[in-house]
Amino acid sequence: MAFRIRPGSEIPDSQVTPQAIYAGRRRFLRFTAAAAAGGIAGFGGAQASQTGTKLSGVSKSSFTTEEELTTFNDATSYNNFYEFGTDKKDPAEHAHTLKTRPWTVVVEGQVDKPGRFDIDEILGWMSLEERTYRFRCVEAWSMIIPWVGFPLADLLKRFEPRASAKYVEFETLLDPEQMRGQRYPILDWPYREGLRMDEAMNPLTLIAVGMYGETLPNQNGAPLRLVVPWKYGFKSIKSIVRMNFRESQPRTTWNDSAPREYGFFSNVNPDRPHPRWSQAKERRIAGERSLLESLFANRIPTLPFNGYGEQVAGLYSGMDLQKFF
Ligand SMILES: Nc1nc2c(c(=O)[nH]1)N[C@H]1C(S)=C(S)[C@@H](COP(=O)(O)O)O[C@H]1N2
Ligand SMILES: [Mo]
Repeated sequence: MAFRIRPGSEIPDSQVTPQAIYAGRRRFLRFTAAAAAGGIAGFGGAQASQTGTKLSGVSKSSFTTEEELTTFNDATSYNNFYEFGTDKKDPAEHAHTLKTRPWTVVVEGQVDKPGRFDIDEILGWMSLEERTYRFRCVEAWSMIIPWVGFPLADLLKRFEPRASAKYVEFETLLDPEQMRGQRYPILDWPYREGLRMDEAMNPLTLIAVGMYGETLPNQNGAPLRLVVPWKYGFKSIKSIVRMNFRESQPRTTWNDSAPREYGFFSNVNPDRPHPRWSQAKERRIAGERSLLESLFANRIPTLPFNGYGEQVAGLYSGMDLQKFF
């Protein structure tokens, strides 16, 4: 693969989105050539739509936005999930090898009710709601996604966190058999993320188990993933198997791999450029226009805290957001 992102260059530099577009165009040309030669119908990228299971009993929540939605196809075929490869199309192509049942979540650390919980037991406790959120990747593209899930706070409270629990650490499944990307040392597997307790308990912080009314496609982090809409997308860790309540700040995968580039907090901030590119604007992937068209043309201003400042700015009052990025 000529245009594979080199391990170590991780998230693309300022040229990266253009590089990704270029790679996309090369793929497009290859596809078109193949289509002409072999009668393949169009540029589909990866096979996005493994048929999902429709979720029932989902209430609409007041957490929503009137912005134009990202299409299901774009949201499920342009993904970051390095466990399945570093190319945007890799997750949709390879994540079908992930087995999401049975699935156990281990809860440990500073809680009175630790344990090992089956995903279906967890789902039995929770009522599901639909929330449409802006989703902003650190690479400066964004989507509008109708998630289905429940507030993380509702889940965490059940484990009775102690006063000593100041942070929650999350971990993704480690299984190179199922996750082919883990056969390569691209990141220090398993993928880890973390939130401060007040961030975890904020009403905006969601555990998603579905999107567009259906169970999560594997490439989007089935069977359960975090969604933290005021932070860059890499904080929204996928396919979670462990939650650890800690007194001290956990190490996190991207922060470990490039600490100057990816902070622990990673709140969306148009005024703090990534060392290799500006964060002032973003490319909005939404509506029926093609992905390539969105990535080229559709630049809009980025909002502080991704537009959720009213709900979360108070969590950081008195903190220097250039220093604690
Ligand atoms: N385990 C895991 N979680 C992950 C990632 C990953 O590579 N592995 N990528 C992150 C990044 S960079 C982004 S932008 C979002 C992408 O979510 P989506 O593919 O559902 O849009 O997932 C985040 N969660
Ligand atoms: Mo991202």
